[in-house]
Amino acid sequence: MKKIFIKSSIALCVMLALPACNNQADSNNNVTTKTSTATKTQTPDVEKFLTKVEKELTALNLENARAAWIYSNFITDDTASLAADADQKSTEAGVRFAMEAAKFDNVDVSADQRRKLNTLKQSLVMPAPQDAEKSAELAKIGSELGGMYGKGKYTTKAGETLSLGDMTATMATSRDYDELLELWQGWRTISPEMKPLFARQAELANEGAQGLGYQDLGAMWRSNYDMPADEFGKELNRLWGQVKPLYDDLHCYVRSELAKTYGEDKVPQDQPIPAHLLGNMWAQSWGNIYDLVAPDNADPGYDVTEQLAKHDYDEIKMVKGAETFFTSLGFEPLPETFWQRSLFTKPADRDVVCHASAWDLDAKDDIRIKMCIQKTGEEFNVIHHELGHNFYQRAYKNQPVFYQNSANDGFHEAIGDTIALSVTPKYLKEIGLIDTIPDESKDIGLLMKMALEKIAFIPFGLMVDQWRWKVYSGEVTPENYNKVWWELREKYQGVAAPVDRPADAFDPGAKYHVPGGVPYSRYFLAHIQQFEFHKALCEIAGNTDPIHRCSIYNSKAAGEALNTMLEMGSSKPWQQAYKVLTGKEQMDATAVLDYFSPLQTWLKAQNKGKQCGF
Ligand code: X8Z
Ligand code: ZN
Repeated sequence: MKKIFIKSSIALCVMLALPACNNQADSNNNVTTKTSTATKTQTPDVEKFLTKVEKELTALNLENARAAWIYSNFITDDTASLAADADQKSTEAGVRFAMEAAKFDNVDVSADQRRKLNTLKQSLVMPAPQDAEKSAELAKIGSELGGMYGKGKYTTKAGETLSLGDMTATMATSRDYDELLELWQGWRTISPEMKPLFARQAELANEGAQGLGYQDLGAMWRSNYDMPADEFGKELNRLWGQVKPLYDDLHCYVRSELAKTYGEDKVPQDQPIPAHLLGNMWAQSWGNIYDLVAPDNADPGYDVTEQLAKHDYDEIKMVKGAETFFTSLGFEPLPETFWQRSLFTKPADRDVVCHASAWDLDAKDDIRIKMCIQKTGEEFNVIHHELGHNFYQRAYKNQPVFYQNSANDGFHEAIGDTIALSVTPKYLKEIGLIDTIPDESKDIGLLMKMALEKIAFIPFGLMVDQWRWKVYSGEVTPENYNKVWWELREKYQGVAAPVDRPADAFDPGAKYHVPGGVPYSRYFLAHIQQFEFHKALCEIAGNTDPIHRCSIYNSKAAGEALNTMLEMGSSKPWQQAYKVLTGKEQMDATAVLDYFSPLQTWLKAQNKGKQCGF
C-alpha cells in the first residue's frame, strides 16, 4: 500500500514505497530535456539531498504503512487518529521534499538524478497545503472517509443488517428486480454524509497541488505518465475510441437479453441499462450475469465458483493456488510472514476495510494482502490481481526507494490480471479443477464471460476520473456532483440510475476509490495493457492456441521476461519498460480487439435489426 507519498494513509489498493502514483517527467520537467551533458558541472548538493531523502523516506514509509495497516484492520476512533497522524507526518515530509526538489529545477543534474527529483515532485496523491492546521485537517478527512466506507452497512426493510460483502453476493446472484433495487439504493445510503468531507478534501488537496506548481490536483495526477499532462488525457480518449465499437456491440446485446428476463418495460431498448441489473454494485463488471446472456450451445460447461466448492477450496487454498501460478513461472514462493500477517477472511468481531489490497510494508520481504475473500471464481481472479501487486513489489525491492513503484500505475494493476488471463480451461484442468476442456465450439461462451468482465469495465475505468478531474478543476461544484456523475455514467457506460436520486445523494462516495482517494485511470490503462502483456508472454511461451486459450502456466521463459520488466520498477520512463515486454512504446488496444474478434463478429450477427445505442 502506499507508504510515504501515497495519499492519505488510509485506503489505497497497493501500498508502495513511493505512492502508486509516482512521477515521471512532466511537461515542464521532461527528463530528456533536463539531462546534463558531460560538459556540464555536477552540483554536489543534489546527491547529498537525495541520500538524505532516501533515508528519511524509508523510515517514514515503514511507520506510515504500519499505522495504515492497523487502522484498516481494526477501524476505531483511536486507530483512525493514529493513522491520520502518521499520514500527516508523511504528507508534510512529501511536500517538503517536493519543494526542496524543485530548487534543483535549473541545476544541471544527471538524468537519473532528474528522474528521482521529478518523482519527489509528483508523487503525492493528496498533497497538503503548507500549513500545519490544513495538513492535519486533510489527513483527518482522509482517515474519516476511509473509515466511513469501511464501516458501511445497510439494514434492509426486513431488518437484516448487511455488509457490502453480503450485498455484493446477492447483487451477483439475485434476479429479483426489487430485491436488487433495494440493495443498490441501500448501499448508497452510506455516502451522503461523505459529501462535505470530500468537497473539503478537494479544496485542500487542490491548494496543496497549486502550492507545488500544478493547476489543480487532476493536472497533478495526469502528470505522472512520462508525457505532458494534456497528452495523457488525449491518450485515454484515443484508447477508448479503439474499444468503444466493441463495447457498443456488447451493450446492445446485453440490453436485449436483459429485457428477456426483466421485460422491456424495465429495460427499455432505447435507454441506458438500469445500473442495478448487471450483477455488480457499481455495474462496473458484468461477469455475474453471464447465465442471463450466455450464447446458446456455447456454454463452456463449468462454473469456477462451483468447481472451487466441489474441490473443497477454502480461502487459503485459493491464495495458494494463485501463488502456484507465479512460482510455476519461476518466481520465489511468498515468504512465511505473508501467510502469518495477511488478512484473508472478514473478521466477525470488528470493522475492517474489506476492499482488497496488497501491501509492502518494509520494501524488503514484508508483503501482505488484505481481503475478505469470498469463495467465488470472481474472487479467485481478484486474488491473482493482488498477488500480482505483491510479486511486482518484491521484484523491484532492490531499486532505490524512489523507483520502488511500477513503471506507471496501470502496470501495477495489470500484472495480476495478466496472469489471470492465463486461467484458461486448459490450466484449470491441469490443476484438477475441471475434468474436461471444452472444445472450440464453446469459444463464444468463454469469450462472452471474459468480455462481460473486461470490456464492460473499460468505460467505467475511464469515467471515474473524468468526473474527479472535473471536480478538481472546479468545473463541477458540490451542487452538481451527483448529477454530473450520472451524466458521465450514461455517456460512457450507457447505464442509468434505476430511480431518481435523492437531493443529498453522493453516489461517487459509494465507490471505494472515491472516499479512498485512489486515482482510477490506472484500471482503465491496466485493462488495455494486460491484453498486450498476455499476447507478448504467450508468444514468448511458444503458445500455438488461439490467444484466449493461451496459458503461460509453467513457462519459465515468460516468467523471466515478465520479471525483467517488473524489476525495473519505475527507474525508467514507462515506455521503456513497456518495450521490454511488448516491443512497443505506445499503448494500443489492438490486442484487446484481436482477443475478442470472434465474439465481436458473433455480437454483430446477433444485433442485426436491433436498436442499439443509448
Ligand atoms: O480496486 C481494485 C483492486 C485493488 S487495486 C481489487 N480494482 C478496481 C475495483 O475494484 O474497482 C480491480 C479492478 C478495478
Ligand atoms: Zn490493484
